[in-house]
Amino acid sequence: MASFNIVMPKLGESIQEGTITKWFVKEGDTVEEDDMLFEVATDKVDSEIPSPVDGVITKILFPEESLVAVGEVLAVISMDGEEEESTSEEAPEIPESKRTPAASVNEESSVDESRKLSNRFYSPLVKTIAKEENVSLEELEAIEGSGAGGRVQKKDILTFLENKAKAKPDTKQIATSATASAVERKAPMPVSIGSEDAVIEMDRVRKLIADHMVMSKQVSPHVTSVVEADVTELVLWRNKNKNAFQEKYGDKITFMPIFTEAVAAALAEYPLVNSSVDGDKIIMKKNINVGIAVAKPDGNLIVPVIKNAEQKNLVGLSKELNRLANAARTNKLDPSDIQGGTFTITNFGSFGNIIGTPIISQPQVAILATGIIEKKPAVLETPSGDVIAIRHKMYLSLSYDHRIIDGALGGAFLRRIADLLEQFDTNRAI
Ligand code: CO6
Repeated sequence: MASFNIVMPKLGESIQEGTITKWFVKEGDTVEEDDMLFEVATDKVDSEIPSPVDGVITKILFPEESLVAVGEVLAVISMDGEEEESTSEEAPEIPESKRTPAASVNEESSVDESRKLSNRFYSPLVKTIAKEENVSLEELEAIEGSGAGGRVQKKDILTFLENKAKAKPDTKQIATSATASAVERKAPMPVSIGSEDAVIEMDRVRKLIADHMVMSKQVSPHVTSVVEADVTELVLWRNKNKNAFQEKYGDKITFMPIFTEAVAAALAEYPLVNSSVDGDKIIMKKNINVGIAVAKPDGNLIVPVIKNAEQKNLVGLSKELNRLANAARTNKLDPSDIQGGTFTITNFGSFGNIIGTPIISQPQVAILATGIIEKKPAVLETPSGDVIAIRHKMYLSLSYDHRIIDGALGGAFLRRIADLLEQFDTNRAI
């Protein structure tokens, strides 16, 4: 009568709880090892959790949408197939290799069911301090978080309390700023729904994406600069080497690894673009971790990260990009695959777009969009005079956080990427 307790897995270092968003099984169902049991969502990633054993589901202890602490028993599997009243055997945690992130937008998107005003995530520690120190919801909402994605950390709430104590005689100011912050979250415009209109409930990932976009626009004032690059040489190089590359390395080479290589080199030259803002401080990131926006078949977007991109050559970048893009499209990314990004590239050239104004993935400070490479007539200066030639051209759009990056820096960084692409060595060996 052996039974197996399925517990809420720990999906990341700092994660204390998760929301069960979907059960794939019901009581009485027979499951085999590796059959998906449920989907869990945390503030960092959504994962599908498979069964570690064969058996029959005898109990499901929490319904969908329950927020459950890590380690809590969620379900019981009878391993000999017989239902039983109680269980005693403690289940081991599901190993990371057996988890499948279902989808996510960013490592710091957030959900907290106890929150009323916004979707910001507060760790249990922050919530405890807030409770003990009588910090109101409005005050908590107004604290600028220094953690990834604007998350309020212990030091932020402690600094807030320190400042509050110092400014005691002038509490009006704090009250005013807190109110202002609450007012900033304007109530949405009412929508009239006609009898023939369709109403679609957003799925959880869509909501996370929506929240992250709003948060990013609120946190950092972005501006976008655009340059045009003549990438004829690199297109010719790729055309010449595409098949040989695939034969030699077993992976196709697209333009993305080449864009990523240029971005990583430019970030090394312009480290301020590879940074984050922490209150009044700028954190210059040592690692150059380039996130790549991947469009998923379900229409959602996920941003896996090529770690230490500046240390990889084109072969390494191609392999990692293909691995991450395939894993993203088939929901097989590891939680670690989507963490630690310091800059993002979004290639909307994939669907034929030319220019765009992408939204920064917080807490990064810039994002590059690559448009479609197209043949265009261009004026070339030659020793015998100007000629019109057919060239391969593309637009590169950079959105950057104007709090710390001014037009001169953003523009120089962007031009540097374009120059690196234009100067691509056509004789480069594969
Ligand atoms: N120009 C010309 N040709 C291109 C381009 C551009 N920019 N991008 C891809 N391609 C070609 C590519 O070279 C492949 O050609 P062949 O090798 O000859 O077959 C082909 O298109 C297919 O490429 P694929 O998309 O499979 O691979 P790639 O490595 O280029 O891109 C990816 C990988 C994961 C980035 C991509 O598949 C993807 O998901 N792109 C969409 C990303 C996305 O949705 N971003 C959000 C955009 S919305 O940012 C946004 C500003 C707002 C609007």
